[in-house]
Amino acid sequence: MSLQQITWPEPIVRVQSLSNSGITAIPKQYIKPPSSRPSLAPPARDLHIPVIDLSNLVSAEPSLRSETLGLVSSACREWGFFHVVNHGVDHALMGRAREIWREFFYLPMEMKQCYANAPVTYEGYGSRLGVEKGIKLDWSDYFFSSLSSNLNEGSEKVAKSSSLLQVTRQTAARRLPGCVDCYVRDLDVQLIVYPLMCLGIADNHCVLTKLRRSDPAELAIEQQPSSATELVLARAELMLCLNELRRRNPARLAIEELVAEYSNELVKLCEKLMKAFSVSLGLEEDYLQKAFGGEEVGACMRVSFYPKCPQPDLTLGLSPHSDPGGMTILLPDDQVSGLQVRQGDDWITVKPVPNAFVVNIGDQLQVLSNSKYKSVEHRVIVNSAKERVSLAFFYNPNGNILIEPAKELIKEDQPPLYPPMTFNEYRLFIRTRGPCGKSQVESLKSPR
Ligand SMILES: O=C(O)CCC(=O)C(=O)O
Repeated sequence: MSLQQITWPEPIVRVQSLSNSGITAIPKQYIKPPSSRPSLAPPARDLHIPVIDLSNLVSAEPSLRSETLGLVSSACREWGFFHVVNHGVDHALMGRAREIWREFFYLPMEMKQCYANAPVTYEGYGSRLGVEKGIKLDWSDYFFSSLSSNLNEGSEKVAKSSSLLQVTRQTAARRLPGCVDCYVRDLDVQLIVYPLMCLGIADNHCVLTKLRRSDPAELAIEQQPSSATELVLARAELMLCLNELRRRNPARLAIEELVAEYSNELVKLCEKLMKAFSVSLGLEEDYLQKAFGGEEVGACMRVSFYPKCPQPDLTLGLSPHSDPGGMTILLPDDQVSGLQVRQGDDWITVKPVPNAFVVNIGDQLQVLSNSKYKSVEHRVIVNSAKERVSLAFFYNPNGNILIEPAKELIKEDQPPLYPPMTFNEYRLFIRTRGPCGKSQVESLKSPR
């Protein structure tokens, strides 16, 4: 089955609705097997992920710069996770981003449903990862947005590509494989999402095209684009429609603009970190950025909402996984902890540090560093007293570039551990399975 044909295998249940319904026992799909349940007992060891002051990377004092690079290197080798403070991102912007997304989850369910996602791209409002029927589910809802592949072109492009604009509601009616009907509630228009592949254009992006108002007189304009010219016209129509949507709904515009501003700041932070990772691995300063595709990198964001859970000892907010991409910059909830990082046989709870981001190495940096830097398994626990919101910004290589261990890090006694693979190929593999510990990147390792 092609990715375009994949659908959710079971009806989607919003975890927030379950939580708000006042149930005292969670449904069995959320109950993890005993070996995967979290221990809510106090930890045996009081360990914390390192906290690194990023401003020291540009200190006038060379010894402080190299000491900080040393801290980055040991955090990436031993933990795969660290906090950054003095990272250059405005603290007020961080707070606003978190709160505007929290408000999204407080919207009436009917409004959020306009953004319901499908497993073709995962774009939009979702409640499950993976499409295997009968799998155990996690206690969270999320909003997933894919950002521009060329983030350096400015905020406008990032804003346009925000999936908030892709107001989708899947219906039974499908015209071509992969086409999805969308209803834009605010405008009362029907749109149809056509993968560009339908027109023979080799690209996996979708375009929203051709609107059909509920006014029957306009039904006639509904047809699928059959040429590139029609596609251009359809795109223009789409832009008009989106502009109208913005005009009518300034609140939505506010969230898009904030996402754009936030994303641009996070890209700058990632570029800074990419340099630090390169140098601390003994590579040229721009090595990793170039390996990711230079300016043509990719990024996406998952905002997770973990509702209160009546039986937090039986389930998880997010199952153990390593991040498939390059690196992740997490803005955690400032009040409620939940993220746990694997350290040997233990799960270490990450405590909120004021105004800090949590940075972690993803599978692609593990591959490029030939496993010197570790993409470490992590998971999220929930609790019965407080809900939690987090924003995970994923900075990824360009999807079409082969990622393989840096030649400079290969030695006779350190052979390459991974075969070359594009991020698109890797991501496809992950998206069908959902969170699976470290099994995905480990399964690529060459036998030694
Ligand atoms: O919510 C968190 O703290 C972690 C989120 C996460 O790991 C993810 O979105 O991949």
